[in-house]
Amino acid sequence: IMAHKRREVAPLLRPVYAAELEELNRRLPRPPSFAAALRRADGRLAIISEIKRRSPSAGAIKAGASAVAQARLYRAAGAAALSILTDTEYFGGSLADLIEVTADFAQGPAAPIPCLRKDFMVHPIQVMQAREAGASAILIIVRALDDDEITALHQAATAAGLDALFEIHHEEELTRALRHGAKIIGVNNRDLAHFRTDIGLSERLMPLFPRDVIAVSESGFATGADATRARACGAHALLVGESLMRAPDPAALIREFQG
Ligand code: IGP
Repeated sequence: IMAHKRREVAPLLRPVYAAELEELNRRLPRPPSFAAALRRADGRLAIISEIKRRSPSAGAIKAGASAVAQARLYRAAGAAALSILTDTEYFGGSLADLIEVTADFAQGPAAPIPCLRKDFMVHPIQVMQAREAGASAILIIVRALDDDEITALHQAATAAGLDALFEIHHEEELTRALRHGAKIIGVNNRDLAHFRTDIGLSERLMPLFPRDVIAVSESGFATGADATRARACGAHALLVGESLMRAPDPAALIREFQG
């Protein structure tokens, strides 16, 4: 996927300077804070609901779903934030989904919730796109990037006024994320080699997080019991895709996750 993404963005690449991103950040309306939405005062789990039409592991999930309709459903159901997959090739999403959802939130009467641009970020040009599309945060997949790329993406996010969710799968990746100054770290419970999910990975890694880091447990949540395990090991938030996309009543499932 990373090789595909690098080829996909190649035609767009040009140097992106911090000053340009800072200017963009001053010009555009400030998006709602992703970090603030994940730390709930009442101590309940914050649910990041993902708009995910299909995936390499699951195939079609809700192939024809409208991003705006799904986003409204999730917001009304009590989601703290959204994760919007903008990769087309593997996940059936697009940057247009993100643009339409944030525009809909900006127009509507209900308060907007922050949106994560979920994609395979390789270059600051994608951070610029995310800010222009109304995102509040971007994803940095630690294992897919070298240190120079992580530095470039993180600095671009900061200049653009976006939060960064650092995704990890191993203890060494936690060390790398912390060295880069990560404030929000997600443990992806899905083993990318064989696609299985194991909440045990969050149980092993989250106790190693410094206290001030916002902890997100990602992938494989289907029941209240799964959520209870993540909460017990220190998760502030869950990132949930497939089960919420398939849920006939997302509000009921979010309530179940929150116990
Ligand atoms: C959601 P799930 O098992 O609830 O559908 O997982 C999310 O964690 C998963 O889609 C994901 C992902 C990613 C997708 C986590 N990290 C990186 C694409 C790229």
